[in-house]
Amino acid sequence: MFHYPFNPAELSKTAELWWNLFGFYLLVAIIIGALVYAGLIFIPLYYARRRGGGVDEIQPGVIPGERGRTIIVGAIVLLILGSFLTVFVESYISVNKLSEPLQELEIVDEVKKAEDISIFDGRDDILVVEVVGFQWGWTFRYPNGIETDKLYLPQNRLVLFRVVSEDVFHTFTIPDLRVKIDAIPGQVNVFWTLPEKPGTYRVQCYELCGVGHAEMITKAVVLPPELFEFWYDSLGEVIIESLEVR
Ligand SMILES: [Cu+2]
Repeated sequence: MFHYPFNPAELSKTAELWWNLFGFYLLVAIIIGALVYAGLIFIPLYYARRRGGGVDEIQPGVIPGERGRTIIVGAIVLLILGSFLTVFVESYISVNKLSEPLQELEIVDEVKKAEDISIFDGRDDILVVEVVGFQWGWTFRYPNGIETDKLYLPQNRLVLFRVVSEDVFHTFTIPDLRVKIDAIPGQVNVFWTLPEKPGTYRVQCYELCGVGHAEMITKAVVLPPELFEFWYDSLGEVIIESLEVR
């Protein structure tokens, strides 16, 4: 029923940003892992061959000499510090890119304040969807008044989620599209995505919120623009169960 991709980067703009960061971490982990395993294998072999008179031989009354060359030890320390710094900077840049659309758009403040999202009806650049979490399910409200328990999204259009909760803490998540934002009572959280591939994706709660938590699952159906318009203009009369994409 759901679409489980190997590489989610093509599914949405948010997925692409997360996937880039993950790919970078993976690369750093592979390089460091290779160095560590190479050391584990070659250092014992190297010292095993130097039996009798190696640096580790202890002689009473003699202070051991230098155990490593300063340049090599220094280079290793710099390499470690350098990789920490790179990971830090790259993470900072990626997280910034994720919040960029929210910082640049003036509409985000309006979305936060809006009691009634009908004022965003008729915009064809941005779709505002109100996501309401409750024990135990989701309601999605659209600017033209549609209320549904399945999420419908247009392909290639910026979507802003206005996320609220009716009772306790929940977390609104579309894992494949890399959308994850808390639903907190008394607070409005705004997050975005830009779906790039039609299909049916899983929506799930990621915050333990009571006995029904595990059942807080529904679908997000990403529709091609014309099909989305068709559904939207029908005021939800048209029922689209899911969309299979090959
Ligand atoms: Cu929940």
